Amino acid sequence: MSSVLPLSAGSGRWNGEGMNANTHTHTPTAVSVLGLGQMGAALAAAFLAAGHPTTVWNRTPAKAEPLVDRGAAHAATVAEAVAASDLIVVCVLDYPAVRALLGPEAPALRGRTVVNLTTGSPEQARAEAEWAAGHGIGYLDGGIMTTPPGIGDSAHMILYAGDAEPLARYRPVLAVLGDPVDLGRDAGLASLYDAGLLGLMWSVFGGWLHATALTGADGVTARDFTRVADRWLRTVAWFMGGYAEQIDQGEYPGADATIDVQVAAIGHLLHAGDARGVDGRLPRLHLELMRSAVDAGHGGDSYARLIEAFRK
Ligand code: FVH
Repeated sequence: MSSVLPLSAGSGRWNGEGMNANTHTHTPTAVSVLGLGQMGAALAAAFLAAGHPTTVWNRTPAKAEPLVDRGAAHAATVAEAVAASDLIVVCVLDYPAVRALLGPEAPALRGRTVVNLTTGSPEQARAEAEWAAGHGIGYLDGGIMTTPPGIGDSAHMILYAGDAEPLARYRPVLAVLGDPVDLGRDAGLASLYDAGLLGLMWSVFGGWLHATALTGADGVTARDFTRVADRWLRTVAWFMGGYAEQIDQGEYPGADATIDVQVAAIGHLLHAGDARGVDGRLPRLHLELMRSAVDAGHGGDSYARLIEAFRK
């Protein structure tokens, strides 16, 4: 078991007023990680690799052993982990578990910062932020937009929302996990974006798997199809940029491609799928949404008009 290195300057404590002398330094910063499941272990490993003195705690203590072998200090209790660092990163199953761990430690957490990277709802995140504020605890809610192997790679985003000052203070430390994206002071926004982005991911996965089954029925390998799909997704992202402008303006001119044209195009997809015995539930759902816009007299608008179908 390694000992925790001393901080090189200042206490690093959050006082709710402004940055102290530690702000924006890249000096080793003590951090405690609560929860060493697949993700928590990856987070702790990234802090250790970056040279930050890392204290770890897990409900099942054996999971700490590989991290202790790499230089982490093991805390036998949550209280010990809280006492070891002013920056406490929590990544456990859900928010009830977070509160069960942190609740009894509220007095000891006063003046420290909790970064909660557990997945939950915006409402849970806001409640946690309110609880933290009520106890004088700096609070950041986070959404990890990658899987454990992606931790430590700045190509991947970690979303943060909550108190500004702790984010400014600990940004260089948190940056070793992934690119920190600040979504603002409403602590619920990281969870809200996280949920929306996961929904986007599942839609993309669904469309990609459907298309891979379709092309695979004629002998195309998933790898060959995916090489082309990868480029197509970049074009789709470009479409989305233009459509986002339309949505924010509330006007959907079909100057690039109309919904009418896309209703015709999706018919070819359905035909090709039916002819190959491919499940067509996903494209049929899209067709249903498009038809609702056509039936309401918006066939000449762009695809962005379908936002109205989701807003009901
Ligand atoms: N794995 C991933 O790719 C995703 C990426 C996006 C973010 N999620 C969220 O991260 C949280 C943890 O997920 P995980 O993958 O690390 O999950 P597990 O490997 O199953 O580890 C769960 C840890 O939670 C501990 N735990 C569960 N319940 C309690 C409790 N009541 N009290 C204290 N700790 C608890 C568990 O402890 P143990 O079973 O080892 O004793 C693990 O440390 C999650 O919100 C994802 O949505 C990951």
